[in-house]
Amino acid sequence: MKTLTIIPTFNEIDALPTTIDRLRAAVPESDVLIVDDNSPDGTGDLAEEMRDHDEQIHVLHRTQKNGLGGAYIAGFHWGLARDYQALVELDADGSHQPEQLPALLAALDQADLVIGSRWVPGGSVVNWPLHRELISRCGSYYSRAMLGLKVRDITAGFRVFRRSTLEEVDLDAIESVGYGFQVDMTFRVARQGKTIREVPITFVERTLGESKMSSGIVLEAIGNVTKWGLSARAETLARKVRSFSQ
Ligand SMILES: Nc1nc2c(ncn2[C@@H]2O[C@H](COP(=O)(O)OP(=O)(O)O)[C@@H](O)[C@H]2O)c(=O)[nH]1
Ligand SMILES: [Mg+2]
Repeated sequence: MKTLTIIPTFNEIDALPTTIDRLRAAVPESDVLIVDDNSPDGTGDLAEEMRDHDEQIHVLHRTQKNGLGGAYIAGFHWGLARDYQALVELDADGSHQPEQLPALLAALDQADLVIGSRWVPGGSVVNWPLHRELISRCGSYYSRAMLGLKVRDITAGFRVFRRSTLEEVDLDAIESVGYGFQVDMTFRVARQGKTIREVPITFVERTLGESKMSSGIVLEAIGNVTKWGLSARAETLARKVRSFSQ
């Protein structure tokens, strides 16, 4: 299956080379698309250098930092305009281990979306501070309850989408820029009646560079999940009232 691994970057000059080397060694058949938001540290130039030495590496430059969600949507459009059948999301910082990608790709045989999950049996996090683990676990729990989803790790960012799955999502309607983006995609894919499988991964906290996680990103996700959950409930209620009054 022709595969594209999309890597969003913002100031990842230290972490990116190792991630790319590991990815190219672990899944040499996958092409790579680095989506850089004009990183001030020169990550975009480094990406171009890598591209010049490896014809399977491609680079998409965006003019300003516009969030993880926007970078992935631009990457999906790029991949869908070509003949890729599987599109992978992978962080640049080493948290998602490329050596675990073959297991995710194998699971796509029986799924429309595969999520590398920290919160299923066999999944784990290494070196994560307690507050990050709490935010992630509570965020997944709240999203599951509000949106009626069964997925354990809804905010996870190590994923593989089947081309047909992305083709059926209205990518331009996605509102979230931060982690809410992952929840938004999961919710939309689930509502299409698609099969979502979680594969356990070991998520390793970065040792190079800095996280872009912020309280604004967390608040955006909570606000959006609440809004989507309430409007889904309102729709269900309206349907019941209509069928009752007919
Ligand atoms: N292009 C782009 N990439 C981003 C942006 N924000 C985060 N990223 C990338 O998304 C990935 C995950 O972000 P990270 O800061 O590691 O978040 P954390 O793992 O939750 O702490 C990394 O590869 C980042 O460089 C952004 O605004 N634009
Ligand atoms: Mg990270």
